[in-house]
Amino acid sequence: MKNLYQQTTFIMGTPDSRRVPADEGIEVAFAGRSNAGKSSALNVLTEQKSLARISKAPGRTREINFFAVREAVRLVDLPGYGYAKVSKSMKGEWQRNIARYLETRESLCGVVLLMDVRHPLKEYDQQVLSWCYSAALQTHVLLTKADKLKRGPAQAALLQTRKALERLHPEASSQLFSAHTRAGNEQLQQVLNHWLGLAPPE
Ligand SMILES: Nc1nc2c(ncn2[C@@H]2O[C@H](COP(=O)(O)OP(=O)(O)OP(=O)(O)O)[C@@H](O)[C@H]2O)c(=O)[nH]1
Ligand SMILES: [Mg+2]
Repeated sequence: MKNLYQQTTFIMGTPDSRRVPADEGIEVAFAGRSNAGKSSALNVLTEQKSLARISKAPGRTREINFFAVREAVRLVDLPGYGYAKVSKSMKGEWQRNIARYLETRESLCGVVLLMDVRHPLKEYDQQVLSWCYSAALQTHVLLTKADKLKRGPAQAALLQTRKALERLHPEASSQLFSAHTRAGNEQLQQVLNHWLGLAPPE
């Protein structure tokens, strides 16, 4: 399958959601708790080892990072929320930045919400989901690190999550994903192609 995301390049990173690239064209943001695997998923999607920085220590991505798939089509790696070890004021600042970005960004057409398949739907995840629903933002849930569970428990977690989504965001789609095995990568690409209006792979 032809990967339309391979040519993706880094545009810029900023800690301040007011100093972002021009709000033109179309973009999809990757959101989720710290350590959920956002940067890893972006690297798998784009088949680039270190496009987005990954760290064993949670809280690695402190900036909103913008990437260009092609002219006027962007992917956005958001800083993770819910990381306990940073100071309260810093945490508040991150969350305000993310909220402001999600609320005001006109070119934002959808949110990929990543959650560790072993700990889905934590409190703030639920808030983000409800918020995306009320803002009529298309949302796709990736249950990441699926390689950490056997097939049965992973499927059970997916079904349970879908059940909860009926309440929190009835229009959200969801899937299992693993950055380590790349399982689910094609399914993710199909969702993004559809949202971003990119030609379906040959
Ligand atoms: N086993 C497994 N580990 C993963 C997977 N995806 C990510 N990880 C690991 O989880 C850790 C965090 O991954 P990141 O991609 O940096 O997570 P993030 O959501 O970008 O984290 P922040 O930038 O802190 O918000 C790293 O140690 C990754 O190697 C996966 O699919 N399977
Ligand atoms: Mg990251």
